Amino acid sequence: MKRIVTVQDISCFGKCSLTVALPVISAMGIETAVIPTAVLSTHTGDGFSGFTFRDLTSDISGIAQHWSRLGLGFDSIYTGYLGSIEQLGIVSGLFDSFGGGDCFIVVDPVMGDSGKMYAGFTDEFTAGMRQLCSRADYIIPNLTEAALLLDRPYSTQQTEESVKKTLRELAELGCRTPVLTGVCLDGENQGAAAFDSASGEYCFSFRRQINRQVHGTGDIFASVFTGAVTLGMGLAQAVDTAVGFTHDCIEATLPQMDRYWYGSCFELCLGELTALAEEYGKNL
Ligand code: PXL
Repeated sequence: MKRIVTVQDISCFGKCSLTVALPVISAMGIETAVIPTAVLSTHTGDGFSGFTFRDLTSDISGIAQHWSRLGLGFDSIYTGYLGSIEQLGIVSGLFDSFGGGDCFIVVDPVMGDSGKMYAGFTDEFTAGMRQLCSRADYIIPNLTEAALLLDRPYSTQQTEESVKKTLRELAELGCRTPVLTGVCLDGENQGAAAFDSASGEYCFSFRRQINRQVHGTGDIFASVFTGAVTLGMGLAQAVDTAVGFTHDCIEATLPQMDRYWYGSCFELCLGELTALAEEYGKNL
């Protein structure tokens, strides 16, 4: 079995970050170790004012040191929502301790969505995140995060050429393969695009656009994508798997949006991932 360590917060209620990454990656038949960066009562999105937030920055180094003494190793390291600027440096230290060799690094630079930064993030954090991205094999920004990383205004205007240019500029931050989510070229289909700067390969994947914002879908996408590349899928297949699954989760949520306004009904789709990962394994 493959083994991922994922570093992100646990929002105790709200279906994002670790409460998504754990079930999603596990459903793909991959062992999932975690380093929680913070404990929140809920996520910080609309509708959940007054959330609690416990910063776990000071716990991370001790966990890593114990694991080093145990000689633990991972096939990939996947970071998501980080709770403090100090954590960016500590996570970079995790890359030194556990990265390298065959272990690759995925950074989801979680900072905002729909043109707005999430509560608590600052320009200083963005500068630190840019540095962390330079150490990654894959980064997975949405349009908002890409604009922040590239220090330019948020825009939803896109053409195939402008998306390719954004991907090249993201690669210039120092990561090999940027994957951009929220890509929509025709007003009808939405998905993601990626650029392997080592081979020069671009890929795009789309499904029919569903015009509803569902919280936590970035975490679903990043978890599936990380699982897929950890299983050994090529870039285009991994992007398409993540786009397809994220689309299906949003579709499954639509009939129940009144009750599940705070996150997706991804649980209803997990069987799809298990079947897909099993099928992929059989054909290896
Ligand atoms: O889905 C990203 C995310 C992760 N963790 C926390 C969040 C969010 C988005 O709002 O608030 C705590």
